[in-house]
Amino acid sequence: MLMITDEKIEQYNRDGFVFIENALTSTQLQSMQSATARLIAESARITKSNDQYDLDTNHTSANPRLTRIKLPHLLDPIFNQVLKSEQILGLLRPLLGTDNIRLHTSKLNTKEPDGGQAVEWHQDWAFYPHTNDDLLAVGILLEDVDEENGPLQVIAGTHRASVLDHSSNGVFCGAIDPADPLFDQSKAVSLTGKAGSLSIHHVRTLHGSAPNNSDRARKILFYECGAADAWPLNGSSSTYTGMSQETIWSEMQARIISGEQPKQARLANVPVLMPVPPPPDATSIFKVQESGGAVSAFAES
Ligand SMILES: O=C(O)CCC(=O)C(=O)O
Repeated sequence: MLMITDEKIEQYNRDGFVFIENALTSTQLQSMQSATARLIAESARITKSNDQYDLDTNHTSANPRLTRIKLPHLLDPIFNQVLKSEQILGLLRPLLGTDNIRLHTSKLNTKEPDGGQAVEWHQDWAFYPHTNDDLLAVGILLEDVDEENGPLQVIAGTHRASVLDHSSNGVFCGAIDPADPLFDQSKAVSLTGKAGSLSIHHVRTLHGSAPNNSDRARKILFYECGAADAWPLNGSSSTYTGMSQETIWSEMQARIISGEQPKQARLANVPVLMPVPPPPDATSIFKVQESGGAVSAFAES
């Protein structure tokens, strides 16, 4: 079982991110790679994005291209097994400071070769503020990631700074303005490494990634999790939007991956900007940024 060192915990608390090499066994990695290949192949039969797949612009049945597989932990048991494995929970418990942990969402960003889309700079917290900010994203590298294939980039210390404005023309666009004086791209750090490694970033850490201009895919599986006493704020772009109170309660319990869902909501003194007014299409971050009119920090000059 993988244990997290005190040094890594300190680094996470100080910088808002940490990178851990060789976090998975080769069997886990290979099983996840083949499940991913199967799911991508199955997307050949669809022509429009749906609740499982977000299609890239040049997707065809002969050459299926995705930006994302949505909620992979519901689509193949291996993604659920790894999520609930002691390797992952053993990292989450000390970083979140609790045994009670709930999955917020999961996604597998496939960033295809030869132009797979950028993810513009943002803070996850701008999409889904909660009553406290003990939430984070685990990003498992399913392929080797280097500077060429669009690595996740982060800026240290931003998890303790402001929530930046994520709007464009008065609409929530899921990305900061690259000209925002509070944004300093020169401080960006790329999280590169071998398949089977993982990164963890705090929910308020500023992050983004450039287009993939290499001839290799860059597939990263994200598990976004939090302390179960962090309750989502109503009105945010939530996993729980449009549900009855009864459904919300059972969904929250179903997403518990360690311990239990307490009734208590722990309130922390955290800055919150609600993601409103919503953009025309909020079905994935790619659609939010596109339809909300986000200005690209990665456009070729
Ligand atoms: O895939 C990436 O590079 C970033 C993903 C991300 O930040 C997101 O999907 O919210």
